[in-house]
Amino acid sequence: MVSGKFITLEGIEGVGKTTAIDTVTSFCENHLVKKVIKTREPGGTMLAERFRNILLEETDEQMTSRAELLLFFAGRAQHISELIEPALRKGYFVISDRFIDATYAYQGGGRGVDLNVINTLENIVHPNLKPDLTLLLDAPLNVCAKRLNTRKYKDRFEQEQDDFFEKVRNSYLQRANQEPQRIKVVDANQPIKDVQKSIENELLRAFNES
Ligand code: Z5A
Repeated sequence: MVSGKFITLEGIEGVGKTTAIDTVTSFCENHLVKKVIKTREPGGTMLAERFRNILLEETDEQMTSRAELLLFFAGRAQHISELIEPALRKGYFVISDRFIDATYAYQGGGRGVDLNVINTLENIVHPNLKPDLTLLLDAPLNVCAKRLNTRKYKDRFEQEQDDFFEKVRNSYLQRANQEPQRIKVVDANQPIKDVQKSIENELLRAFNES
């Protein structure tokens, strides 16, 4: 009997996470379990969505890295207790567009925040919650940038330079190397239907037997 599972999607902007989450959701509903909840970070609850607006909005006042880090964790604390944990307890598959690995990659890798600080906050906010499976969609920066070049509005993160995203990407890949059981790298530099196939294979490998 399959019980609640927590699946996260990660990767740099434009890699195709939002597109892929629909594949994950419908595959889980059709082949694994009927009860699926799709969510995202930053966000996922009304309050956390308000924090999201603050985090993404470009303003004249520069947000410090510490303030940014704490806001991500504040939203996550709300998201976990209001949505993620209750749903997992009821046996749902919870599928989130980004979670803790984004903090290590963006705030740690990109901004240079001390990883021990992130780890301390992780242990305070969710000592017992880790994704069961993380799908890290990976593609070169120029491929992702091309996929986004029709977008007119750029949020606070999307205004960062290439070297920031290179550091984020490397940091994600490093985490995947450190936790190969949980974090599966999906080659996102292929046509959407091939990305979908790779994702479905990872889901089958991870959950078909459980
Ligand atoms: N952030 C952080 O710093 N720390 C944290 O702890 C967390 C987040 C949780 C908001 O995230 C920002 O918050 C994010 C990191 C930071 N900023 N950045 N950068 P978000 O998830 O809301 O925003 P995003 O990552 O920028 O998402 P995105 O720009 O929408 O990218 P995406 O979801 O990966 O891509 P997509 O919308 O699915 O696809 C983009 C386009 O490519 C679209 O037209 C698709 O049709 C197309 N596409 C998708 N796949 C393919 C393939 N395979 N081939 C061709 N075209 C494709």
